[in-house]
Amino acid sequence: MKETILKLLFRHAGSYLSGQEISDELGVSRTAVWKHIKALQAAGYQIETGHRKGYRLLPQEESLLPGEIKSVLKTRWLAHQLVHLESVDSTNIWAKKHHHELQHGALVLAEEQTGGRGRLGRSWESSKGEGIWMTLVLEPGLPMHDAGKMTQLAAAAMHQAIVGVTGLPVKIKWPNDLLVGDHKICGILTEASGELTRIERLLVGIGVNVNQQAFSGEIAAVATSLRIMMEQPVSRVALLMLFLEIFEKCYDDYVLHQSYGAVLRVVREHSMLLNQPIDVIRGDQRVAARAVSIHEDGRLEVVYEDGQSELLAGGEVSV
Ligand code: BT5
Repeated sequence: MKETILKLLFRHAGSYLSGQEISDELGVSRTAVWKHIKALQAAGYQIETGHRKGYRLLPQEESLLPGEIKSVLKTRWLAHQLVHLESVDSTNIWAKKHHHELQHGALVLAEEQTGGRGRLGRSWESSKGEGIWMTLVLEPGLPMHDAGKMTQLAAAAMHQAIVGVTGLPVKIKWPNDLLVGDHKICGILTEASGELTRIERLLVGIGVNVNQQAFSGEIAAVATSLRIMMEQPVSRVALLMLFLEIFEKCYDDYVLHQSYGAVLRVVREHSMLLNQPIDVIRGDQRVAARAVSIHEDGRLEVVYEDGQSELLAGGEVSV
């Protein structure tokens, strides 16, 4: 119960929740709520009690240490194996190198990446303690052409988690970006190994800009963070917990129950590209097109100006 209350406060980090709201939500008495809050305060959580306002979790120096995460983790199998690294070149590269130590469902997290990677050899800036830089290790046993569906699944889950924690109007830019306005908040790099008929291992690398206060250099023009958009710090732990719960549910629905509809609904409804004029980028060339649909298999259907249509499995498009 203590952990459930903590999770509720995390989700409303920064704002007050009344004792009544907590007791209604969890079906326990207000006195019980009060006792649990006392216990959380004793455990070091900074919870402010405001007269007639209720309880508010104050932004705190958070770490993503396994102890902290495991105390609030509610997943059935995801992230039960948890690797936390202070500094690493890239969590995806680390997961590849330590292939044999990692099981299905493992989560590799880093406070900082010194060689974070984007797609096509691009780099991903991953400053210390300010973001969620992570790799999920999965063995879905799907054919290789379904790897793209997993990127969509991760994008949909992260979309819902960010909206759940911040309420920001997040858009999904197929195939692997989440944006607020026209600034990127999250990128996904999915790497698969195995054979055409069967993925042996899928590494879903996700980077979320959470608490950066500014960006410098080239990415200043394209990147933003949740903190910049919210004008207050955002809890990495709360966001990560919610993401893991949603991802696990979407993954089980898809891989165990062949149900992918909820993911499609999210990526279609919040798509930044659908029904928009876009450019399909091929090397130095940009070809004008219109994005018309995201198919069941996760591919983007575009129609060019000459009326020809094409299903894109990945690659680069711009609005
Ligand atoms: C991506 O590539 O968006 C995939 C990013 C995946 C990062 C995660 S972090 C954990 C895991 N370990 C890794 O090494 N990688 C994964 P792409 O669509 O190619 O976008 C890359 C482009 O985004 C760069 O060329 C920059 O323009 C921009 N960029 C770089 N760092 C950024 C940041 N922190 N926020 C927003 N944009 C950034």
